[in-house]
Amino acid sequence: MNVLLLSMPDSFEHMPALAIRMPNGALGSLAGNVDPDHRVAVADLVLVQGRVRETVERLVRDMAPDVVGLSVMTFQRRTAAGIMALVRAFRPRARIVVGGYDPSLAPEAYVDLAGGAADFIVRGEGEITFRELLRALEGGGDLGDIAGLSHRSGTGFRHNPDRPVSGLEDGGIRLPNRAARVLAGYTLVGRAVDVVETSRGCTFDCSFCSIVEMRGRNFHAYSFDRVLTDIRDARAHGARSIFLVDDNITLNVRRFEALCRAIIDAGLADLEYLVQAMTSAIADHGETLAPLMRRAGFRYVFLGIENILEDDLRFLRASAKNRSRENGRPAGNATLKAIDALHRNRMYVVGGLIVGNPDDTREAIEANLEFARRHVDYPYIQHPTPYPRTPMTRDFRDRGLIISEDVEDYDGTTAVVRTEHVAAEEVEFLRWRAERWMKLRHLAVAARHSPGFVLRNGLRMLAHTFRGSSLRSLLDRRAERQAFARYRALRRAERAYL
Ligand code: B12
Ligand code: SF4
Repeated sequence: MNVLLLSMPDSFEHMPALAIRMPNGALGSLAGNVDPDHRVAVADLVLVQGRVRETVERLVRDMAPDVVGLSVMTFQRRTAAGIMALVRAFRPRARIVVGGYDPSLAPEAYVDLAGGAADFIVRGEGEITFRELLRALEGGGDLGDIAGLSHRSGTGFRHNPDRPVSGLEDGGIRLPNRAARVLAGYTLVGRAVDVVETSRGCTFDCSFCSIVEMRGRNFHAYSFDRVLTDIRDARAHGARSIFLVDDNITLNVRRFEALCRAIIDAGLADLEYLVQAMTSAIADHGETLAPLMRRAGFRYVFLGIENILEDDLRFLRASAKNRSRENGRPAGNATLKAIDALHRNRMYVVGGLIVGNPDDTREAIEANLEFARRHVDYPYIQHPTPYPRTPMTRDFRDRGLIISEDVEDYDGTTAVVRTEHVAAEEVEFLRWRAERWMKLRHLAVAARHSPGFVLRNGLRMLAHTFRGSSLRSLLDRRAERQAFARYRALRRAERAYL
């Protein structure tokens, strides 16, 4: 069968497509795990943000797919609807399968989306379910036997039982198929970038995170042999930067240290690595872990700081993962210690913070912004976002604090909840006003990292960061409100990809 796999073009504030365009890890993995007789194409539509309609039409015409699969996050749901409608119009007989976080956690939203265009939902991990679905479609097997699949029944979906999460240790999930990608242009500020997984899952239960509902609290890891082969394959396909997309690679610090050594021993430390990490793991093991990370090529570390105030951390259920320990005893917040360990080893900190929690006052939000200004290299500040089925969503709903049910706005930098003390728009204004200047400061680092790219694109990067602003608004605080309104209008317009 001909299979076309698409990821959505939508990007968000901190990942402007001008500078950052990464492959979707799910689609490569799905492509690597279908039976070999299928012809699979993977198209990451973030590579063609300005030409989504033409690209989808061309791919559907040229490939004549029997099955089209879409990977969808919550804030991309409207775009997914448009793409499904387009596929239906051009290729009515293609079966449409949706998967990823949004369809898995909000399958009810897909019953009528785009006139009920989705034929199947793959819930949770997709490799085996999708492989079995293709077999059933080709050979006429029983759809009811496929765990993790939802299929049409009457006016809705029939949900088969969940599929247990894969133990990655048994080699049951094969390597991704990067050769299936049919669009080019992946970049991380001018360097070709790829994604690699070394593990899946997390045993924490932060209230804002979709992981727990998606797969439960567990942790499974691939063998180092497989990880190294995967990195080599990414390099062979041109990558110079690798983003390790593990949910929480720092859950097992000894393993992470061993992985750094394995990367060094395999001669793969000439690549540049990015990773997400917990502050507690870096703080408590920084003396050994951070130098190893640096030697292995790690350059940017996304730290899940979440918030610097204890009350907020409690609300986010993120206290434990941000607590440092000494001699087995709690020893305060781990954040500064973690940042220091990374800085001493010449790594940059992307600071993940969440501002606008239910009891936040203006002062609480300002305190976090000031912290980011002083301590992090690149800000990744978000607002709490009520993604389907997260515990946080229930809290916000119970307290009547959700101000928008329009999931298109659920991109993390649009404030869709208010606090008990501050209006949503004001929370967003405070973040927007502060963050632009932090990003400007990091442009100098970006210029050292990729001088050619910044020379060619620096002005456009600046224009994106400061879109909506004018000279007057930069000098006159009263004009800032109008600039903020212009920024929001521009961002809304950017979201119309079709
Ligand atoms: C890597 C990552 C990113 C990268 C994306 C790189 C890329 N191009 O893929 C970056 C840093 C850019 C990013 C940004 C954002 N991300 Co992000 N990201 C992740 C992360 C860490 C891992 C995702 C991954 O690659 N996993 C590995 C693959 C193999 O697994 P998978 O994606 O789950 O796919 C499997 C199944 O879902 C399923 N599947 C998926 N798609 C499909 C499609 C079909 C057809 C089928 C059959 C099956 C299927 O099968 C796959 C294989 O088993 C997750 C989880 C986490 N711990 O935080 C968040 C996560 C996906 N991100 C999330 C969000 C919200 C965002 C942002 C909006 C804001 C933010 N919080 O940072 C932005 C917006 C992205 C954008 N488009 O601009 C949320 C999604 C929540 C939701 N309900 O939609 C997650 C779950 C984190 C969270 N807060 O809970 N992200
Ligand atoms: S530690 Fe990270 S991956 Fe784990 S539940 Fe918290 S936010 Fe999610």
